[in-house]
Amino acid sequence: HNRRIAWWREARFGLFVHWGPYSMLGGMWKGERVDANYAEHIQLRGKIPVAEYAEAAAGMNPEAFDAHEWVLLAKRSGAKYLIVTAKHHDGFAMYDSKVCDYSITRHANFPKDPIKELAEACRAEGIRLGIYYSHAMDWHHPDSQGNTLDYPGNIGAWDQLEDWIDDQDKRERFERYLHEKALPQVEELLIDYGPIGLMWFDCGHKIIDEHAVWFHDRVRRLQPDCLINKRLRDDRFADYGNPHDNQLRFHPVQQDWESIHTLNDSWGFRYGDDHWKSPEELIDQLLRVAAANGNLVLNVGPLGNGAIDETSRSLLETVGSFLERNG
Ligand code: FUL
Repeated sequence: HNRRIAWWREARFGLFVHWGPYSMLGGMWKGERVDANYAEHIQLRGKIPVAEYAEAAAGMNPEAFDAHEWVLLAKRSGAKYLIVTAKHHDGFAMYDSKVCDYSITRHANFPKDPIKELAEACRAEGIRLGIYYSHAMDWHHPDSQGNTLDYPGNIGAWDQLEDWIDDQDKRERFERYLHEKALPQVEELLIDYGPIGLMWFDCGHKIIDEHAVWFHDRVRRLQPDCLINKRLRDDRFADYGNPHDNQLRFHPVQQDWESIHTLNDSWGFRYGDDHWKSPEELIDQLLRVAAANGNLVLNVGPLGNGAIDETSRSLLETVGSFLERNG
């Protein structure tokens, strides 16, 4: 563990990128604002049927996406690693998955594999790549923890694990999703995308230990140097922890921890989300987290077309120039 995590302890600062079909919608559905603080949850919060969401997703054509530019922005901001959403809760792969056609390349016919391009750009620029993968939830797969709107009898996205895990049928179905989609997708990411600095799993409170072992073993076997965050399940399977989203909480007893923050409110791009943190707040946060021996991760939500808005850029660049001046 100590050897594996050495680079991360030195890194101190990373950039998170939330990007998927939800970025294109920006919190809006059929001209109406959907009441969801996190724009990446629009499908569930807006009760959008899977087929309709999928139809919208098919139109994703991020012509302005430039992996190198994103990585250079990460570099200018002083980040040493970049974590990108390969699949969020909506179940849509932002890479060329061979396991499931619900992806940017096969479903939306985008000619490039964004995760592959980011992996290459990161390697070229000396930035470590982290992969966010929503393993416990998938709103597209009928057997996962997802929406009960299209799949009546489904395990609801916000259902408590304790309430369904003893239900043989639900458990079998959920495990089918794991074996059919989540585990093979995690494998292909670990096999086909070069060295991965860390796997950032999410919502580990929704799975049981046995499931966590399946993921854990694959990461360790395929990329022994890859770190695993605590949200795979809990401390026992993790190299480092994450306090709750967006809040400043110190975990002095936990040696390795990462504090994650958005620049505004939503993780995924949302129109009108102008509740920006000030440069002073961001730097203050950086210092406080570093003083408590943690890593700070700031999130940017690119637009659906792949561009990064001016405010996000300039906030990140301000952090970068502070770091440059102060070491
Ligand atoms: C949460 C997710 O539900 C949010 O959408 C976001 O990805 C955040 C970092 O983690 O659990």
